[in-house]
Amino acid sequence: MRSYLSLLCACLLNAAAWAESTPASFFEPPVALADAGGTALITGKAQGCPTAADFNGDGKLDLILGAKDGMDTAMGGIWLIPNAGSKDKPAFRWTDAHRVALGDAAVSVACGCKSSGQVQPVACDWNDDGFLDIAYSDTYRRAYLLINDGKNKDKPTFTQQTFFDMEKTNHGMYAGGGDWDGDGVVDFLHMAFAGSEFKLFKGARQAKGGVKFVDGGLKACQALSIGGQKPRRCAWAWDYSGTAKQRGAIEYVGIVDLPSEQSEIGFYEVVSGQSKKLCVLVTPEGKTPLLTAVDLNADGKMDLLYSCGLWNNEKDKTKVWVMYGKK
Ligand SMILES: [Ca+2]
Ligand SMILES: [Ca+2]
Ligand SMILES: [Ca+2]
Repeated sequence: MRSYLSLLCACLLNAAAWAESTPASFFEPPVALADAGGTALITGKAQGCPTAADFNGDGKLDLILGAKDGMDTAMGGIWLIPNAGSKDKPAFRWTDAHRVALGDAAVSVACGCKSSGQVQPVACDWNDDGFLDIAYSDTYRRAYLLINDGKNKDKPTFTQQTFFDMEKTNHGMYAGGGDWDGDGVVDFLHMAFAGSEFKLFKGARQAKGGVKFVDGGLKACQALSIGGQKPRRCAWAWDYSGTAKQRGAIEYVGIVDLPSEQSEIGFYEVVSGQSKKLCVLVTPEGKTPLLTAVDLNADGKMDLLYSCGLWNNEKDKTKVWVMYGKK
């Protein structure tokens, strides 16, 4: 009897160890971004895509949200929301949001289509001046760069230039990112035609600590040869487990849409050019989730930041969640 019990205990411990090693255990369960009092951040904008960077230079990561004015328009913009909490406990209030402007005029993004167009931003420092710049896809034809003119830290204004032009129009010209080549620096991933192509604009660290992606248009990017199971949008690579690099694997997260009109955020791994979904991390409560990976609470562990528009089927609202990294 005793040996049976000890065998059973050993089996249970092994099962626990296996469960603990699955990618779902790399992250805390999702929590909604909120203000310091715990009220969830709910924007009045549709289909937002969140990312984070310290745009005002106070050492705390701030929220950057690409979004549309509403579901009945194909026009979008980018909003900056300063971190009103602390470095390790970020807090955000939509009343603090500042719409990114080119001089006196708000950045207005034509994203092709009312229902499927989005604005997907990624932070960088293109000109290495220590001020936040933004690369974004209009998810239709072009990716742009917003270069911070450095005149106002809290409410920055920008000049705009084309990052690259896909030359073809398609409602699935999505952006992804993270570290695809294992050098520890984030890259820009162009996921043309809803993820049928993964094209890499490699990131390089700038002298002041920011990142610049490879310049020179579509000619300068590197097509990644990856077969197998792949997500349609928001593929973000990182060594989430801390073992990917030594195993010669690429770990990444990404989104696929389900027949139910819901979507799932999955954890994927590429080995020898073949991508495989290892598990579903979360099935978000809203529709059309968008995601980036960023260390929001600055603890050295990569976090997943995702949003949903049309949550509870309400239009023109975005709610943002974070899954804090545990690895
Ligand atoms: Ca900040
Ligand atoms: Ca800059
Ligand atoms: Ca973190």
